[in-house]
Amino acid sequence: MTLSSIQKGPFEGQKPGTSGLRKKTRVFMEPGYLECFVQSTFNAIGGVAGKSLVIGGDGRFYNDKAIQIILKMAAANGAALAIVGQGGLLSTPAVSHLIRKRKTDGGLILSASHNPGGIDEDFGIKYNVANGGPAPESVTASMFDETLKITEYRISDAPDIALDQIGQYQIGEMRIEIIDPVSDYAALMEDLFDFDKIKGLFSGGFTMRFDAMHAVTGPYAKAILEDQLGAAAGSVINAVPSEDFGGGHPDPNPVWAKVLMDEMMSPAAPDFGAASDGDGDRNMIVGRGTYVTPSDSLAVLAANAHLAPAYAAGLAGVARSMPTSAASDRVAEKLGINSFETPTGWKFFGNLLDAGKVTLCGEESAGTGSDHVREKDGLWAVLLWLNILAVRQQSVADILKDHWAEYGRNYYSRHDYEAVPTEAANALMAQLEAQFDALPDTVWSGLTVITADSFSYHDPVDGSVSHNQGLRISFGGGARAVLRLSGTGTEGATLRVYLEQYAGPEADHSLTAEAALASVRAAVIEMTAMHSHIGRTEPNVGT
Ligand code: VG1
Ligand code: CO
Repeated sequence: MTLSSIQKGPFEGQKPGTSGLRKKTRVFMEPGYLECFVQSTFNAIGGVAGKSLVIGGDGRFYNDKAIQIILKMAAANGAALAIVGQGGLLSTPAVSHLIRKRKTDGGLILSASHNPGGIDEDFGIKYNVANGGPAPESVTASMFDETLKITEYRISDAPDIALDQIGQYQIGEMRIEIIDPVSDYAALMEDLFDFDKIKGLFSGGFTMRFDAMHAVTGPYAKAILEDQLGAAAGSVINAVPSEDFGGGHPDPNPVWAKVLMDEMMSPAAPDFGAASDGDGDRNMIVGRGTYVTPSDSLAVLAANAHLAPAYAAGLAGVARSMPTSAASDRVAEKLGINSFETPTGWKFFGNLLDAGKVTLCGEESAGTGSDHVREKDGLWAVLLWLNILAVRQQSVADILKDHWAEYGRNYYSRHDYEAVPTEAANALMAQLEAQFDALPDTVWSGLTVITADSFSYHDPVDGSVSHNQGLRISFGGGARAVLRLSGTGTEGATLRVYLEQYAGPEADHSLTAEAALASVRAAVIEMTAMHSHIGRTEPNVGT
């Protein structure tokens, strides 16, 4: 065992964001950088002596090297057991499940999720706690404190472990189990859903395309959808995880999953399409000719979850992140169950799930999940949709139409302005917030402001308060705009503008989102003086 003192002193900026620490890969590769963050994490949780950890990642460039370093550090810090996915692969929901199933003290996930991978792209690391969920803010705050005062880290000089070989290994006193990354997760899915019904759907000729985007979900989707459920061979595409995700962004949205979108909008479209992100926690749902927004997907799942065995007894409640549309609130209201509005980031759902206050959670960024784990879960959402389709025997388009006819439609879109100079983005946000007291009753592009505030979340379970979680403006006529700065980007600032317009059950549901949101979009551009702050009004990505 070697004790390494840090030559360069603590590294700046090792502050976990919305979901762990994300930086350029080359930053993580600087000598001591990853080591200091990992040691700080261990220090923040009172050390790992005698503890057990799950370790895995999404297979991006540097995944395997980082895991070798972490294993040697865990051993040198006295950990008792590390459970690692074969080849260093584990999806984020699979890590969450393993932490819970094996009752480990926590886990480390190597991923920058939907951000691109490669030596010139992004890398990330995230610590999950014993409930299987992302470390709450109290823990990420202590991790950051430790990064500021760290002076040394511990690392073993043992040789590398054969990550590709399932089996038992040892570094010093620490036991290492290399396990099949898929089997425990697949067994959990079989417990939750009616696999026989879904098999019947496929044997009856139902067709689907699942785009794994060259990321971690490929092996999971192939095993479950094709091998277990009988989807036709080739239903899962881009199924082999690659270090740079085939050169693309493993971000399941209509922009980055364009090939799938084009197929789904073509005359030869299969019945159902889906995609998942780098670490397998996000999902995109598309029917033949019909894109389902993540906010609508959450609402449809909430309204129909009882059709799947795991949720047959009904839901305790539904939680959504603040920028997510209010579509799921309407379902919760009708069902007479709890609904909660939390800040962006899955860590805020953990307490509600642990306390049994909610069963389903979702975010507009294509994250949906339930109390089966403590992370969002891409493949789970796809399987719940399949279970619902198998029971209802309707197309995705018809299910959506029926839903809107019952609850109304929340037209929704998110516009991302990427790589904005940080100062310009901060100034835009500060100037908007400074106007808030005077905004009510003012009119912008024909829309009258009703309320304007900065969102603070009061956690109903542990009483903690999180301030500055986004600026929200509601307008007369059912429009809403939310603005916040991303906590996952690695270059400058990313300004996210979330636009929503409600149209009641009797209203026209056939508009394009662009048309339905034109007024609220114009209001935001005008109200923020967007062009004068950031020099443009066109987003890089609109989803
Ligand atoms: C984004 C999304 C947020 C999500 C987070 C992590 O955060 O908006 O909803 O929880 O990514 O998702 P931000 O701060 O950039 O808006 V993942 O799949 O990147 O772990
Ligand atoms: Co992700």
